[in-house]
Amino acid sequence: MEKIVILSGAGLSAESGLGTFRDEGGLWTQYDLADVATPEGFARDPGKVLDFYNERRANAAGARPNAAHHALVRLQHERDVLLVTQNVDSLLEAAGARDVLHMHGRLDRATCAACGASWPAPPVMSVSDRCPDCGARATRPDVVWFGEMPVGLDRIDAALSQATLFVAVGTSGTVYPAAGFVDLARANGTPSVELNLEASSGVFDDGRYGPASEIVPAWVGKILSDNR
Ligand code: BJW
Repeated sequence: MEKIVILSGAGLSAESGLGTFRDEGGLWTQYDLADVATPEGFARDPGKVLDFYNERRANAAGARPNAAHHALVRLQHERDVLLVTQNVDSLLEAAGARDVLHMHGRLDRATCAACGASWPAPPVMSVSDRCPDCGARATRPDVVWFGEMPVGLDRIDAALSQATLFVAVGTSGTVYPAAGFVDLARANGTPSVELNLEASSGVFDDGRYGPASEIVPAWVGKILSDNR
C-alpha cells in the first residue's frame, strides 16, 4: 500500500500572508536569526524574542489556509499520508488535517524551560509570565531554535523508512535535519518529488515549480486520479 511522507515549509503558507525566511524580504533579511532563533539570543534578550514571536502569533491568528493546505489535507483524508511540517503556524489543522507533526514546534504553544510543561500560548507572552505547572519565570515559545533538537525525529525516520513516496513542499532545503530527508528517502530507493516556487538545493527525482496554491492542488489531483 502507498505510504506518502510530505514535508512542508514556509512556502506552503506564503500565499496565506505568512512570510518565508530566506526569500527576498523574508524574516531572516529583517532579523538576525542569531538574535531571535537561538537559545543564546533568548538568554541575551528574552523580551526581543518574545516580541518577535508575539507579532508572528498575531499574524498567524489572522491567516487562513490556502488551496495548497486544503489539497494536502484532502490527500491525507484519502491516502496514507504523514504530514510533517517545519511551519509553526496551524494552517494545516485549520484546513482539517487530522495529524500534523510540527517538527519545529508551534506558535500557539508555550513551554517551560525549567520543567518542560507545555500549554496553549497566550496571545501575548511576557518575560514576567510564570509556568502554570512549576511557577518558574522560564516560559518561552514552544518552537525549535537552532542548536535544539527537532520534534518527532524517531517517528519521521520510521515513516521515511517505510515510505513509497517523499514529497517536499515550499521549503528551501537549507535547514537540517529536514533538508536531509530527501537523501534518506533516496537512499531507501523511495521516489521523491519537490513542489516549490523554484528548484531548491535538494536532489529530487521529480519537480513541479510555481505558486503552491496552483501546483499542489494540481499534483494532488493527479495522484488521486492516477491511483484510484
Ligand atoms: C514558495 C512560495 C509559494 C516561496 N509557493 N513555494 C552545518 C551543516 C549542517 C547542519 C548544521 C550546520 N550548522 C548547524 C547545523 C544545524 C542547524 C542547521 O541546519 N543550520 C543550517 C542553517 C546550516 N539545524 C539545527 O540546529 C536544528 N537542530 C539540529 O540540527 O539538532 C541537532 C540534530 C543532530 C542530529 C540529528 C538531528 C538533529 C534545528 C533547526 C531549527 C530551525 N528553526 C527555524 C526557526 C524556528 C521556528 C520559527 O520561528 O518559525 O525554523 S529556522 C527557519 O528555517 C524555521 C523554518 O522551519 C526553517 C526552514 O525554512 P523553510 O521553511 O525552508 O523556509 P525558507 O524561507 O528557507 O524557504 C521557503 C521556500 O518556499 C523557498 O524555497 C521558496 O522558493 C519557496 N516559496 N513562496 C511555493 N508561494
